[in-house]
Amino acid sequence: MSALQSASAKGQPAAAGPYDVVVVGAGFAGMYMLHRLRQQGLSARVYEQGGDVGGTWYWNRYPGARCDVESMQYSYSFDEELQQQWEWSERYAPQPEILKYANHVADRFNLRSDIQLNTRVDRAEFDESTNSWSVTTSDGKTVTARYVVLATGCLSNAKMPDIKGLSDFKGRVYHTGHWPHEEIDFTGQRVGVIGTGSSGIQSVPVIAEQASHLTVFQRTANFSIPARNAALTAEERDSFRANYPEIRRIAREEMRNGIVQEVPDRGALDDGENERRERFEARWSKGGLTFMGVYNNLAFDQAANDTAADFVRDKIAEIVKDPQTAKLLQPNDHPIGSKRICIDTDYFATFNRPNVTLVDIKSDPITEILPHAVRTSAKEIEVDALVLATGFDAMTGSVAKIDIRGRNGQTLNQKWAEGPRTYLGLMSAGFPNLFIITGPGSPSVLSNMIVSIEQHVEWIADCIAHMRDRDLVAIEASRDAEDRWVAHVNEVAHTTLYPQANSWYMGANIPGKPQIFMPYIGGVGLYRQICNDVAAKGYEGFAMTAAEPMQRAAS
Ligand code: N01
Repeated sequence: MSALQSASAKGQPAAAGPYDVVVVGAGFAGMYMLHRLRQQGLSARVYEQGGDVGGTWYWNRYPGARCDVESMQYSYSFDEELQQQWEWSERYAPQPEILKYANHVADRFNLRSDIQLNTRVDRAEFDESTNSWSVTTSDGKTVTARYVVLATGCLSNAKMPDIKGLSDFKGRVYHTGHWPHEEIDFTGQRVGVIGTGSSGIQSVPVIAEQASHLTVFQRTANFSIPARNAALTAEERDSFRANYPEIRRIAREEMRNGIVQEVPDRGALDDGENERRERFEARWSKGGLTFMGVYNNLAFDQAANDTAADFVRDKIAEIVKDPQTAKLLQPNDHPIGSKRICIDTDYFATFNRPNVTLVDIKSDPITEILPHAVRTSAKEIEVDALVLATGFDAMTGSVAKIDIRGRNGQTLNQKWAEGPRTYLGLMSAGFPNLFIITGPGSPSVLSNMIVSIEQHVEWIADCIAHMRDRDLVAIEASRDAEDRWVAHVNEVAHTTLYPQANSWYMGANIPGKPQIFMPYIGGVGLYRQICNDVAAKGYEGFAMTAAEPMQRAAS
């Protein structure tokens, strides 16, 4: 037993370390990581900058926030009793319910005693002489751990827009990704929403019901599909529960995005126009993310993609009464699905309300925020409150905020200056014993996040167990394996239409960020197989270091 493991063997993890593992973040990834490590008898400390567990669902409390993956599938599968007992109320769970679920999991598995809230990890430095990490937190303390696991989330670093005068605005300013905890009531207020991605599209219909007037500032129109949210019936829940083992298996192994759905057997151009329209209609009526799964080539073939994009543009024109507004709301600068498709409840119909105005800031840009108004090049619009639905520095943003130093003092930010480089999204060469959950180079944001989180957590936990059993003290991705993986991720991405969009997948929403398609688009089933094969071959592509004989004798 190593010195780092001895704390847990005494029954209680030591309060001040050293720990076997430090986990950064207590969202869905961090919580499950902690649970698994404890099951293996390891000591772990989780640091969470928020005031409670839940990660994304702790921060994103904006009106209308709910998951775009169906609740029966957006849930942990690791515990049979949990999945049988938890009662999801709706097809798509609202944010408060998902947060309640996260809290339930924390209590049910008694996780809180090893989670330190309101604490940021500021710095992590690898000590090559001891093969361990020194981790410094915002409370000024430093602890050591053999391993660090970054469970920092992919959409957790909210991006404030750089607009002149924003700080001088006299009303309240809200970012959807940093929403206050108290109830916000916009009744009687003139509200401006800037941004029309998933967060804007979910919040606009709800804010419109409260505000005296809502102005939506749109730079880029987005494709959105109706959610068709509804209460779940007892029969629907029971049917899932009875079939959970098979449903979860299919999600993990057979679905590209980890969401069980019908698998298309043909491409869009294999059908004639009438049949195609019927199929699109059926999916539109069903609602949700599975719209893009109607044909098997929408992500690959521009002509096929155009048929789906035209269908949605036609729908927008049917729903929105004012033809000029409808035209502005019709996306026309990227293939459908190449930016994360949005799922809405009455988004387009909201523009038929007399108290809602759309301002196209592509043709009439915002030039300045005044104390009580938004000024565009053509007009001045008075507002009492501003909602910034301007997105995130995705996938790398939260990792980049930590000063991570690996071998020879190199920082991860230096290494990733030209774009993130990982092997399997799990580790980066030069940074031994540092794991990333749903990192760049893994399916991550292109998948049902919980499916991907569970796969990564289990792979990492198994890897640590493998090392412990063999007295190994360090694991590191080889440069060669990493180079090949980065090339593969890139190559697969460029067989699709995704790189054509200026999306956050590409880092395109952050000025100066290298434009590289960050997630792995090969699908969760194939990816899982690759990860399993790598492990089965003795962690091929990773170098592992044995403990010094002295260290082994002492343990
Ligand atoms: O952020 P986004 P989001 N001036 O980056 C605009 C997940 N999510 O928070 O496209 C004016 O998509 C920007 O315009 P443009 C989901 O994966 C899931 O909405 O850059 N406008 C865009 O319209 C999603 O994809 C759920 O031209 C500015 C918007 O702000 C991801 O999170 C719900 C601007 C940002 O859109 C991010 O979604 C919510 C500026 N300076 C989120 N800067 C569900 O599960 C940016 N914009 C349902």
